[in-house]
Amino acid sequence: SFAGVDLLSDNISTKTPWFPRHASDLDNCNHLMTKYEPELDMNHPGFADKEYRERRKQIAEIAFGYKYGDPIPSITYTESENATWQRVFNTVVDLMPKHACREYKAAFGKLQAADIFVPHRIPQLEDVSNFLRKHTGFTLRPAAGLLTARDFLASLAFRVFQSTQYVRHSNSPFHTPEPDCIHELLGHIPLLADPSFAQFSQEIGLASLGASDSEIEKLSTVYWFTVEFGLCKENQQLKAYGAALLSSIGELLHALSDKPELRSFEPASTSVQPYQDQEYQPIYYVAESFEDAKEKFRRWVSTMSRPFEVRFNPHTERVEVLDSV
Ligand code: NLE
Ligand code: FE2
Repeated sequence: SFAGVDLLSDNISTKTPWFPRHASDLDNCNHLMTKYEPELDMNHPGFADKEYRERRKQIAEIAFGYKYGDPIPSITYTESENATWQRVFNTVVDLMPKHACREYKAAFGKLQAADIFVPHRIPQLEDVSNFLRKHTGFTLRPAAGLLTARDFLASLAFRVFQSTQYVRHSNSPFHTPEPDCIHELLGHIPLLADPSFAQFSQEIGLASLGASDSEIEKLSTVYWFTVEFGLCKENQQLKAYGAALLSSIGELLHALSDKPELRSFEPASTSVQPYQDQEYQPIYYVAESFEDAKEKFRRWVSTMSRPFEVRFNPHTERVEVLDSV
């Protein structure tokens, strides 16, 4: 039971890291990780491509200028960008019937019926955001690149998904280590339209608010092995639900081959498993179902050290802090 909700003067210890209380506070949650950027990484396919780097900068400006409540500016994608999308889109359409989980396929069909997912053009984030809002209340914000785990996870607490808007380099359509809009759209969007999965995503976000650095690390590792690279069971068969698998044909086929090691999803051990983010994963975690993953996740989160609980109020788009008694 809880003592009550005190929005202004909650006794949160001064050691608690700052966290957003209202969806508009996400304007301050846009810190980037500069790990794998075309400017800095010699292995990036865009490193020697000046035109590509210019384009990335131009698109990143939109995210830097974005404020809560703005419509997401649309982008006129070039013919070559649309062609890259089309190559990936067509392979996903071919492989999905056999390898994607049922929730993904159902939402994908709805996105096609709404004329948002079509082969010849990259969907606009604003249209996708409006689609998601109708299904699960999730919305999108444009992000300039890979965000820090703390900022990225915090947005999920508000059912906001921070999405990149630039396109991967045309030389590497079937796998790129960094997120791009093809990954967001073909990987993340369908499942964010699924109510059970949307709930799971938000719960990871809520658990991250005010968490310590080491807990953020664990939560982002759980996110990595579920939302990004998760496999699940369906009628005794293995299916993919992880966004980074569904947006990368190369890794999808690797994950479902006999090469990697498969383990059952158990938050306590999954959350401390080191991972690498440049190549295909050597280990994947298998969930019994979204409901089962959520149950296990809840039980594990309740063992975390944060001395208060939070609850999202969708009417005000505010996170309320509840002092445990
Ligand atoms: N490897 C993924 C892809 O090629 O679509 C992107 C991963 C982003 C974490
Ligand atoms: Fe992702």
